[in-house]
Amino acid sequence: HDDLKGLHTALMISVNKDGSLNEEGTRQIVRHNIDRMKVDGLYVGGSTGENFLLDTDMKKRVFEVVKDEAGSEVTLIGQIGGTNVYEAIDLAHFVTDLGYDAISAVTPFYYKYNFEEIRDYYKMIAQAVDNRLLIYSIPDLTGVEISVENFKALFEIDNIVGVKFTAADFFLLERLRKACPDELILSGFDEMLLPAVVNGVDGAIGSTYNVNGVKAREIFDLARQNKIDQALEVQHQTNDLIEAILDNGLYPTIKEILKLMGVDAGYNRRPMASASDSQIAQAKAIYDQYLS
Ligand code: NAY
Repeated sequence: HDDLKGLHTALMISVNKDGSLNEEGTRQIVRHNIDRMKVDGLYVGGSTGENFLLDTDMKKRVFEVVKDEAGSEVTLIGQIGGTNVYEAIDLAHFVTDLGYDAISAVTPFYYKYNFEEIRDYYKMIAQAVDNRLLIYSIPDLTGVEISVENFKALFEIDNIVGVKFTAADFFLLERLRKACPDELILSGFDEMLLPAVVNGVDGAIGSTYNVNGVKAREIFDLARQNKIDQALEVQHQTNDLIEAILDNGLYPTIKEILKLMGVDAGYNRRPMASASDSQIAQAKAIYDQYLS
């Protein structure tokens, strides 16, 4: 599964003020990531893509527009999971028919499920389509923690090839890497890219790669060449940027920085607030200090 390794942007979408999809802006975000951030792939329909705020038709349109713009230039992973497993299966078919290289499904959230129910969800999706599936584990947002034993049980399901691991639990990551050397592990916290690579992840998926993909690549490459001191220096610079972005509001700030880079990233879809005037001013200061 070498095509799923490397650095993938957790893709933003561009939204109009009325909440509809800004298709042209979304195409610009795709082009910017491919041409200027030079990432290996795009993770479409994740948290960063405001996916859990969208209705099914809008999710489908996002998947279509991104595929139409990206073609086969980079690897495409479609995040199709959510609270409704039947919608997930419908979307899994949809993106597979479009030619997405893999699907990913967030652990089912909102209700508290036991592991049998979680496994059932993954079996239903994985058996429904002929495509590779990455588990999307993000306990901070879902509240769902999966143990090494349970990850191993999920990896036994046909078509499941790995996990997008968005957690700061490096003990769990290390145990998982040792227990499952052949599964794909893609890490999800950009501010922890270096320690994740040191722990042997195969790649990473990040929101800040929309604006900082080039530096992320430096960290990734230096770490894999065992140039840890140099990689840490770039991680320090990167984390000054990420800290400033987080302090100013993650997704609205990334959108405002994209605009400063000439990309029509639009608004956030409500109830997620778009950047206020003061956030816009601070985004400009962040851009001037770290990215221009
Ligand atoms: C997603 O689905 O978009 C992701 O989870 C990508 C990983 C990001 N996590 C979230 C919750 O946004 O890139 C990270 C994260 O934004 C970044 O590390 C800043 O904390």
